[in-house]
Amino acid sequence: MGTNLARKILKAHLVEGELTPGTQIAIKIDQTLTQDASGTAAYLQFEAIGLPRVRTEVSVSYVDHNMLQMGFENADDHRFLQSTAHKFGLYFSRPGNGICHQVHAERFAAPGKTLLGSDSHTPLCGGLGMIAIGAGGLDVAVAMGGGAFYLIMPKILGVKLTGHLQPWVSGKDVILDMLRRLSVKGGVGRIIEYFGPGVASLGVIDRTTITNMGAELGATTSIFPSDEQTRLYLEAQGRGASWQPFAADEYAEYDELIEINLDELEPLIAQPHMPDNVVPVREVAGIPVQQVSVGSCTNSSFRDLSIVAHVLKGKAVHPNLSFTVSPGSKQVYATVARTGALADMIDAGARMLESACGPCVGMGMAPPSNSVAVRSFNRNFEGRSGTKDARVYLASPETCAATALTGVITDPRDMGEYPAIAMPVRFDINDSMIIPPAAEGAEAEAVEIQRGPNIKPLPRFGPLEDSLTGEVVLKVGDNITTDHISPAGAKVLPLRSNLPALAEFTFERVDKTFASRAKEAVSGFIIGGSNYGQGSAREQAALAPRYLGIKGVMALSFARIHRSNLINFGLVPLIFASQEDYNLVDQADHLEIRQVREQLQAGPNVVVRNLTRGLDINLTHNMSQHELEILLDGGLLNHLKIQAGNN
Ligand code: MIC
Ligand code: SF4
Repeated sequence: MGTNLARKILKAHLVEGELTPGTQIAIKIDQTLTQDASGTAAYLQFEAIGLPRVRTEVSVSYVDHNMLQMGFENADDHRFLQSTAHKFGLYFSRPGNGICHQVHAERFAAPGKTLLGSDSHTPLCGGLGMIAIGAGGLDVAVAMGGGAFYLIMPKILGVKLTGHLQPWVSGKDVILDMLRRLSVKGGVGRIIEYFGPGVASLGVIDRTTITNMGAELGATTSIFPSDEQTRLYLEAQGRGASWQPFAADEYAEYDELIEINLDELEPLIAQPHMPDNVVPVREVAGIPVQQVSVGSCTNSSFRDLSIVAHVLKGKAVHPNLSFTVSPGSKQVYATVARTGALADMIDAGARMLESACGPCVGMGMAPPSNSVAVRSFNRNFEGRSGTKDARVYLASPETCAATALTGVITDPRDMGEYPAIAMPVRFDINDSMIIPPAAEGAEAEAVEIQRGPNIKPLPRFGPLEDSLTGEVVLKVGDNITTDHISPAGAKVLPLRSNLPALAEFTFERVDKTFASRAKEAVSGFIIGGSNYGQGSAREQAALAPRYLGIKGVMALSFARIHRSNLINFGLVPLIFASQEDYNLVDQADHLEIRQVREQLQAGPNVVVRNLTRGLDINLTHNMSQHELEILLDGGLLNHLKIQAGNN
């Protein structure tokens, strides 16, 4: 049996462990990326680690999330990020240059390499044959310093693609089909590797849509081979020299296998409020829509916008809806301007936004109350759009364009002949918005880091206490997202580098009293269902609860990135054995974990006493030795300091 591609790249980067699923490994990271919403904390943490320069092959700091400058906060953060990038040896992608993942694919991604990014959609670059993983900012800060990235070796799920996509069906429909089959939990503990005869027919743009939204499956990452399509894409970017072929061996072995016949796929749509709530578009066709938005790192490329322009050319968007378009990058924006697609969209009534995350992260363009929005994005969690009672659907740019014209959800196959979009053989390359770092040595040393009043120092936490007692401040159900825990949006995101202010919004959309009750309790716990902490990589979803006095989270299961973030910030993640055990704890109960340090070190079992009900519950932890050491020290920064002191 041959070796699959994911294992090949992991093997070439392995610094610790063996590639046995379920065991801990550590891999060398070649490239890192951050975006502004997670980047400010990441660079404060990099500073705290105390290294003068990044030690990766390429590290890039992007600004794409916090773009509305309604006060000084975001502008201050941008300046901080520009100065830290310059000093520490990173490329800085200026606001306006585009969404981190789109720009990284265009300008930096390289087949066969590893990439760690402080954003859950970092796997987009897996569409170019690299292992690209999302993580908390602190893990990325460590990788910037040359430290290995620790993870539990995932299973490799092979997805054999056969056939060809039919007209009006595109990459988004492939990943929506995956979500329909596997659910938002289906990818947890897995790398999803696409292979088979259907792969060659998919361009890099369709591939990156698929790998991007693999994050919604909970997968560690997703990967496509690097082949002729990859070569064409990189040549068009003037980066043919970065191309190398990478593929699984023939008859490669996979831990699990599924097959998708692309011939059979039809346009699909995810209904509110989860990306896996997927049905064929024709099943919901006719529902009136008040907003359509094309953009986000999932679907904002030249191909996507060109299709939209083709559908809209010479027509007008429906009077009952508002139609926004955010090009994924400056390159995409400039290219659609040159081909005339931009004029076609503007003529038709598109509201053109800047190249940024924009409405995807609630930075403006909240839909009207009690409305329906159809978006080409990747997340439709309740309230994420900025309007709590808006019903957000996720669909391909094709479906979005058709819907924008008719005013009701529309199967794009009703739009006539499918346009053949010719990708440019060579884009006009202009990297004027990417600032290279200052030269190492005197030039870098002279760079002053610019801190506005919005940048507050990192809090210091002590080591894990001997015993933990506290109140259950909140009990929630399954599939709680990090958007529930630490919301994004125009109001809250500017506070990402100001933890005391940010913490006030913790669980705001679930229970407005959470922050004040947590502070009052002084020491507390959160009870979660399964897949607790799915969604974004934001470490503030661990950091803010810790700041408010939360000591641990007990859940039926955890999403990967959030689980690591909890450990990195010293919160104990414990797992209930069953739904019955989960039922043994209620909100406001008082819990005690006696000799928690000893219990954790002795093995997987941890007894939690429910003082209110007078009973013991047996929970477990699944932390590796490395993770346990981090937790006992009170978090990764403490751990690194202690280690440095010992060396
Ligand atoms: C998101 O899509 O939720 C974000 C905003 O890009 C987050 C990052 C963040 O919250 O900083 C993500 O996906 O990791
Ligand atoms: Fe930005 Fe949305 Fe992509 Fe997150 S999912 S990186 S907010 S475009």
